[in-house]
Amino acid sequence: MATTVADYLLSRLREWDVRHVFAYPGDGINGILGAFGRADDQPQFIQSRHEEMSAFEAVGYAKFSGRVGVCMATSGPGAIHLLNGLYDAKLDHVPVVAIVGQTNRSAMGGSYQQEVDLLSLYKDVASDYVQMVTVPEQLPNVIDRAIRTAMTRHAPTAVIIPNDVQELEYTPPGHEFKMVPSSLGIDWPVVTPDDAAVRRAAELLNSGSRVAMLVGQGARGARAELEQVADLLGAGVAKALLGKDVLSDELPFVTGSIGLLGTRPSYEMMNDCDTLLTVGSSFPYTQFMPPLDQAKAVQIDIDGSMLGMRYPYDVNLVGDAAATLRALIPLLERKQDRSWQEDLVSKVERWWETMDAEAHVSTTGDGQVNPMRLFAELSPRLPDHAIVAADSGSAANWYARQLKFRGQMRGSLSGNLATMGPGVPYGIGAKFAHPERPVIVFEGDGAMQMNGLAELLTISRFWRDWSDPRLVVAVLHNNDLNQVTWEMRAMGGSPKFVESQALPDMSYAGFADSIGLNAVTVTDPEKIGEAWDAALSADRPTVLDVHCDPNVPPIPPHATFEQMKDAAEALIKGDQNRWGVVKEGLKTKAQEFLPHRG
Ligand SMILES: Cc1ncc(C[n+]2csc(CCOP(=O)(O)OP(=O)(O)O)c2C)c(N)n1
Repeated sequence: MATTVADYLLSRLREWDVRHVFAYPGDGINGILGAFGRADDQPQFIQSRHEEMSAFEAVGYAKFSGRVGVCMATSGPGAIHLLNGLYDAKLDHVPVVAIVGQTNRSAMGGSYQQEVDLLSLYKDVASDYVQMVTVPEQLPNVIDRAIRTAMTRHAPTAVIIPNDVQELEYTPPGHEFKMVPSSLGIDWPVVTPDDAAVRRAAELLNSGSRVAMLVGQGARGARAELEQVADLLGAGVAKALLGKDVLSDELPFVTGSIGLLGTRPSYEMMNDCDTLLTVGSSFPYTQFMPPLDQAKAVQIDIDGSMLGMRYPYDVNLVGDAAATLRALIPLLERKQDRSWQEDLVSKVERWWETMDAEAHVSTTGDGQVNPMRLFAELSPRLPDHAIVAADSGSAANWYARQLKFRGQMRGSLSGNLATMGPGVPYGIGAKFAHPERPVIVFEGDGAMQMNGLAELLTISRFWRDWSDPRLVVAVLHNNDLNQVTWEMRAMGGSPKFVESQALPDMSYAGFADSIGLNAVTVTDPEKIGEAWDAALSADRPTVLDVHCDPNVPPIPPHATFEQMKDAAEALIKGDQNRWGVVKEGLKTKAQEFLPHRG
């Protein structure tokens, strides 16, 4: 039998070493589905419950493997469903290729069933590269460029293949006019700025006396260099959310997360520094950076288009994080006065004590636990090679503040799109990227009801393929869309609007149990530790259904006790949970000011 366009597509993906395609079928990609059958499921077709989940799985796979993620969907509705996941890739700079079907060429322009103008629809999300394949000779170039562009620009790209084209006999481009041959592979340069620019950066950093560093996901792979630079400069290091796994939280000068979900030491360091060095981060919230006229600043980023914004930087260096820092290190003079760093170290030490105390505040909710304790109990139990994903919701706060990363741990969430729903599919993507590593997902009950529950079925289908079957989904069961409830209280000064915020109750453990997963319900704070132990030693994936007190506030790091008190007093009027909110809020905040143990 002749090789079809679809057969060739899969063989080209295999040549690119694509091992999984996160996908959902439909007749717009029937030709490709047939080819999967003929190719003995190589690459492996990973069926989700919803195309948005396929896209999230490809994003999670790419984030945790460092390789390109591939997702696939049918024409019309399938392609539309992929969109939110593809935007997640776009905003977090993740290489993902979407392959989608289209109606037959003969029907195009005829308002045909499921005909959607996909080139227009994908024009924004796949702005770096979106193409429709209309003749076989076009294929190798289009798929190769989609992959290469995704990897080069750290962005989603898309390939649209009409169904009838999928079934055509494949013929390669020839040595002729208007033919575009193509080739496989790519070798990357190590980009470093020129010597003069590095010298200017070094002079600036040497002249400062209170240096703050901000690192993001672009600094991954520069661990040793970052440590050395922080030591030379006597600096503290704050981490943007997507860079949480870039540097160990066990280093005493690492001030932890920054921003609304960040720590007080990061906040104070940025407020008090006179010099800023940003590496591989486009952290967007300028108000958490030093006041605009206060610090001299250097930025290092591999992408020149992301440089120089967010802060009035004095030196903007395009370069690979590790290589640029290596060029900088010989020019840096070790700060003799260590008092700035020493002060930060003692603030960090106290901060971790505060986090521990906040996690151990007992809540008033009967049969409910303080959600911070869920994270605090996991932190010391996390295996060194664990991968952690968190969903958007209150879990993101506790993920950012309570978990102490160390060793080879990896972690991520939807950093910039901050969409609900990627937790479970990120976890699945992580397991396909690293079947040998334990994976932990934190997800709110709202996100579980939105799509996480259905995606547990995907876990129940595939977990036996993973050499380490541990995938733990910890559900923050608070019957509330809690993060937004708190945002309304804190920012809008509005009481909880029950109609929009309350969720229908259900047993997440009951559902997990019914589909053959390990399931544990937690209602007692004293039982959280043993629940983690059970989940981390289980022979299959586990759902922890954790009944959490919705009145524990995600307090931003800069809130003063007085502000908290005022907010709480304002809430007394009209909030369904008013007494719990006031009590838990003040008790939690008080931990910063109370004397600590030890
Ligand atoms: C797709 C999408 N819809 C809505 C939102 C707004 N939003 C952010 S967090 C949140 C609440 C999440 O609730 P849940 O998953 O139950 O977690 P909780 O905050 O209660 O822990 C909402 C509605 C969003 N970020 N993404």
